[in-house]
Amino acid sequence: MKSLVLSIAAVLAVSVAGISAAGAHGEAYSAGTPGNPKKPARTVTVIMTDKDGVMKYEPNRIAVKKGEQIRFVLENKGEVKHEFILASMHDNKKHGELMKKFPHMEHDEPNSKSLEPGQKAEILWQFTKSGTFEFACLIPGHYEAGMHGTASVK
Ligand SMILES: [Cu+2]
Repeated sequence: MKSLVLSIAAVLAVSVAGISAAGAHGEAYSAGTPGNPKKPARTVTVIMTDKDGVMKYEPNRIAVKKGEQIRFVLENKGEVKHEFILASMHDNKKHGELMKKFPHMEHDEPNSKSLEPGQKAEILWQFTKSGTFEFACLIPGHYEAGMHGTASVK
């Protein structure tokens, strides 16, 4: 019985973190909307690396036409886990603060993926709003080491 109570407490703690994360992601995603697989998309391959302490995405800038769908093909070619979180800079900043408290948050959502070394993942995204959006790795220290990029939508 005691262990049942403990596991309920653990589930609650996880849900609280989940709710905060959802808040940071925004109800309506800040960078647009999850893509429609039945519609055409342009593929952009983004490689993640972490050689010599420099963590980055290649490319780290993409230009998008408003309304365009992008199929991000993500590849972690580094030696540690990385993530790709696509949002407004403001939301990424808030989410980064949250991850300092919950550094082991896992992301597998329409706008965010966590990738172990050697892993690949895809994000299909429609950029419905113009502006400059950000993709970033919010594992503590990685953003600061260079792991962020922009999608400018016109
Ligand atoms: Cu990273």
